[in-house]
Amino acid sequence: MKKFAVLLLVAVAMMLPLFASGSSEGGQTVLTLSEVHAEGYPTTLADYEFARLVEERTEGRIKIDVYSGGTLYGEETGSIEALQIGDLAFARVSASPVASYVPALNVIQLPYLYRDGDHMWQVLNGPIGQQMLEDIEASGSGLVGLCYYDAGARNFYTTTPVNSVEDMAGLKIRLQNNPMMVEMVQLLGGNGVTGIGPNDVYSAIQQGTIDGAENNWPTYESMGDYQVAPYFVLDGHTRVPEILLASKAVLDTLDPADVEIIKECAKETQAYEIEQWALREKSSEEKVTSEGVVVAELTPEQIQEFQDRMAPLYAKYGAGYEDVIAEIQNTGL
Ligand code: BDP
Repeated sequence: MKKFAVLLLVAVAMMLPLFASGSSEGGQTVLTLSEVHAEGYPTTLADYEFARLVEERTEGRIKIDVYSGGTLYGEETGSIEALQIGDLAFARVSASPVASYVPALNVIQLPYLYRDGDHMWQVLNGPIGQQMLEDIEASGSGLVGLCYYDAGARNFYTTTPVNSVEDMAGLKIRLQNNPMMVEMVQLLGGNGVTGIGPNDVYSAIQQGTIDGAENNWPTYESMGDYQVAPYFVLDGHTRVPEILLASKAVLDTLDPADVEIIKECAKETQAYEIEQWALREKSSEEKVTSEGVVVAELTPEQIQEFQDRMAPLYAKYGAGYEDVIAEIQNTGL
């Protein structure tokens, strides 16, 4: 009896990761996907499209349940760590926090690296970006990079106006969990604050814990941050792509042919997300500006002042990648 109880306990303990990452019901494997954004946000729409395609192409062998709004993991670092130990199957996250686990990823999100969105997509869908995606799996991080999605350009937004780099002095700015971004804000004269999930930025601003944050138009609008930090400065400091990640531990439990289908389906959702992104970027901008947001446009000279301060970041995080950075900068010229 005692032996049986111990065996039962061991069996239950072994099944725990399976329940957390998903479950198996009547021959169907149900896997979980974590997303911080709300229903209807471009990445969430793409998550559902991914789930739909996978279920269809595996003829129902694999079903993916999408948990949006950060209900499973409010901070992307939490979901990344769950993927690493096989507690979660998929997470759609920003490349920013992933760089703490796969440092090479900082290279494709250095400030002022891309001229515009087209330039970024030429790089991401070209040899450099695709190699970086594959390197995620090869890095031994326990993560598998499935595809990139668009997240536009990130800009600062604050409770007081920022019209030049000097106005950044002393401001407490919430950032994604990435030390490179904290240093970026320090180089601009502000103080970077991490450890606040995107769904908690609004209340952190409201409570005065921070003076602002930085993000793209859709997140600024969707999280409601524009209501508490109505000054948005178009400094366009970074273009950080989104990444759809899978857990290597979970993929290893699946039939290799189904893993191939999963990888193929993810890649197919990229064009759909980019299309949804373009629509939402425009509508979010229209919505917040019609509701009183004050947008500061900077002259090329003023933007250059932001950019000039980034030299130490390139030296530190670009070390060893000088050729790659030069190749990125020359792409499309
Ligand atoms: C948004 C990204 C989301 C990040 C969020 C953030 O879509 O994945 O978590 O920024 O700043 O643009 O945390």
